[in-house]
Formats: sequence, structure tokens, C-alpha cells
Amino acid sequence: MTESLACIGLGANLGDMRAVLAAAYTQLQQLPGTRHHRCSPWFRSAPVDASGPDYLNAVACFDTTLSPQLLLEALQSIEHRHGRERPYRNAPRTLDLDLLLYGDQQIATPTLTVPHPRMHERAFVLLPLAALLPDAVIPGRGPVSTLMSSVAGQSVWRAD
Ligand code: A4P
Ligand code: MG
Repeated sequence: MTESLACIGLGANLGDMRAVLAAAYTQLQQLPGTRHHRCSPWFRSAPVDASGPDYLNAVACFDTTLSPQLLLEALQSIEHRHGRERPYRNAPRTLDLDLLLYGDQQIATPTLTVPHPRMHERAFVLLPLAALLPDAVIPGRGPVSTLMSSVAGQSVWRAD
């Protein structure tokens, strides 16, 4: 079966964010059909297009034989286990897991857009992604190293 490199954005700005992100990463490592997991350092960031407390964000990558749609469903199941509620758009959340990249694929279905449509303009995604995969390229957008210069004004700092 073909394996693809998947990158997941992890975010939280409610509750015990460190504990939840650590537990979510453990659960990603336990997903069937996934291996070679690694996780970026954790970053704190001011909310973007949202209100509420500062976020804790990270990016995790792994090789997987899961299809993009099955992976999305697995991510939503992990979010649900951590009490994720959706009262309104961009509401504060106990856990957000976004499928950022799936190999070099570009996907547009009613339930899934890959690359994640806003990742290229967000320092809280690009900084952890660059820490993990400095040579990453966002299909249709360009190298992460180039995109980083356009988000230099956003407040993101290492949380360790
Ligand atoms: N969906 C489509 N494509 C994807 C994808 N690549 N990954 C659909 C995940 N989901 C995808 O998502 C809504 C629907 O998007 C899903 O049903 C799925 O079918 P959601 O998780 O219910 O809602 P959301 O997280 O509010 O939406 P989204 O689009 O992920 O929000 P954003 O744009 O990612 O914004 N500021 C800081 N500092 N840090 C953050 O982490 N996060 C957001 C969320 C806003 N501001 C932030 C942060
Ligand atoms: Mg989301």
C-alpha cells in the first residue's frame, strides 16, 4: 500500500493545553497504518482571526497508509475525545487537529481541503512546520522557508 507523509496542525486555547496536546500526539502515534511519528516544539501564539486566550500550537508528521478522508475522521474522533465543542466559528477550543499536508496532494472535496487553505499565512503553523521539515513545500503556495518572511509580524514564541 502506498505511504504518504501527513502533517497535522495541533492547537488548543482552553483547559490544560499542554496535557491535551501531549495526549493528542500519543493518540496520533497509536493510529493504525501510521509510523515514523515526530512532533515539533510547542509554540504559544496570539489568536488569529479569533478571540480568547493565547493558543498552544504544534505540528506533527508521520508516514501513513490511511487515506486523507479516513485520517480526517480519525482526527475528528480524537478532537471529540478531548471534549471539542463547536458553538461558533473559530470559537476557543480544547483541541483542534487540522490536516495540513498529505504528501504533495491537492484535495478539494466538500469536507476536506488540502493543503489547509489558511496554513500558508499563519506563523503558528509555519514556524513549527519549518522546525520539523525545513525544506517543506506547500503545494500551490511554495517553500515554507519563503512563506515565513510574510508572517514575520505575527506573535509566536517557543513555549518550552
Ligand atoms: N475541513 C476541510 N479541510 C480540512 C482540513 N484540511 N483539516 C473541514 C481539518 N478539517 C478540514 O473544521 C470545520 C470543517 O473543516 C470540518 O468539518 C472539516 O470537514 P472544524 O475543526 O470544525 O472548525 P475550525 O477548526 O474552527 O475550522 P478551521 O477551518 O480548521 O479553522 P482555522 O481556520 O484553522 O482556524 N489562532 C492561533 N494562534 N492558533 C490556532 O490554532 N486556530 C484557528 C482555527 C483560528 N485562530 C487560531 C488558531
Ligand atoms: Mg479545525
